[in-house]
Amino acid sequence: MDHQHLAPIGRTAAGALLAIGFLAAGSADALPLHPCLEAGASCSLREIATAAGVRIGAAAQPANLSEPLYAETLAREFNSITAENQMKWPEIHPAEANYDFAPADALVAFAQANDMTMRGHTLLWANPLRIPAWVSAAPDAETLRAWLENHIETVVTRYAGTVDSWDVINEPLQNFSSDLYDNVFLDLLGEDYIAEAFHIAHAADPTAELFLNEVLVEEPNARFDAFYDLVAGLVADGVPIHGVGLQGHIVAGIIQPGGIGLREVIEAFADLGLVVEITEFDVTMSANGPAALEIQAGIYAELLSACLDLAACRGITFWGFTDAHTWINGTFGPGRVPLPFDEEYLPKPAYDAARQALLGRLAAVPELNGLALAAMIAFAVAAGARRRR
Ligand code: 9MR
Repeated sequence: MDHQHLAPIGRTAAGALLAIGFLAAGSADALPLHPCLEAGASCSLREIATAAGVRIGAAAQPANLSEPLYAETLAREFNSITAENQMKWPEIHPAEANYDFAPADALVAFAQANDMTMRGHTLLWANPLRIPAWVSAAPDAETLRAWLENHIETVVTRYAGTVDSWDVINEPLQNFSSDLYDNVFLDLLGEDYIAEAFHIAHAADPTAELFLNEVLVEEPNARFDAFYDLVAGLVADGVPIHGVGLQGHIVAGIIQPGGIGLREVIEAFADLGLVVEITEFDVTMSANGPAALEIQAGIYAELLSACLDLAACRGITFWGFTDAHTWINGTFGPGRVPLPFDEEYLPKPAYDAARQALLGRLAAVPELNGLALAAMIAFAVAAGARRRR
């Protein structure tokens, strides 16, 4: 790019900003807030998040898109989708010579039709139970590396342009331990398999942001330390990693990190130059009913605002969005109501908490908030005056 051509445009823009500043400086109080911040505004999560420049996403299942309320709510409230299962290796690439793109493509088509972006989940889930048997049976390192390259290149290339971020590796650490999963990749390629996967993904789509996604690392503890060391090592080695995904599967009162711990974790990754997203948020309750829903809303408020208050936090994805369709129903039984919409697609107190957290982020975006804009303009005017002296 020819930067000499950019310089005069830059000067013009700065001049325009200063001119606006002079005009506006005397009437700062009259500058409007973003409409979603006005009292009584009823913006959706999507409208607020999009105005604030952050992701608000939900994991989705293509089979549910035929339910009108499911599709309407998903498109109205979210600017991003994660395929809950359809881009995972066993689903999308069940045999060496067989890719099954149709279910993932259905979600991609929905995202495109509704002007949404997608998180790609996941190129490789390190848990050996989530690796297809044919891959685990790789005869040698050379074959396994060729399969890894083919898989990542094929999937990333196909969805370039819609998937803006990939969970390159999901859950590198064993659950409830600080050790890497023992899988065929660790056995045949060594720990470097993680770096190799990132390099292959980056070559396939240099514009995609690449994430390491992990569970149970939302507060400082031994497991977080191990995950941090892994990430810091990748950064130090120049591996193209751009972000960290904190899954955020909370179980009220049992697996419940606090906002202060979550901030510390996010700031640690920000100090490495990375962005952070909460990628699979849900809050499992042991009971339903008004009191439980208020407690749940408090957990949503504490954790979502801890993330969204930090610039390094790029957004939130819920693992589903309605209590009618959540993996929790299948795994822990019904009635644990982890998501922001109830089974009838009505917003819960948790929805209001998420909305408030997003409004907090929007209010902090200077160019979208009249009062902050006035302060910024006044600063620019003062700086311009100092330069002219
Ligand atoms: O919600 C997903 C469920 O439908 C699948 O059966 C399961 C196995 O593929 O994966 C669930 O999603 C997981 C996600 O991919 C990774 N983090 C934990 C999620 C919940 O188990």
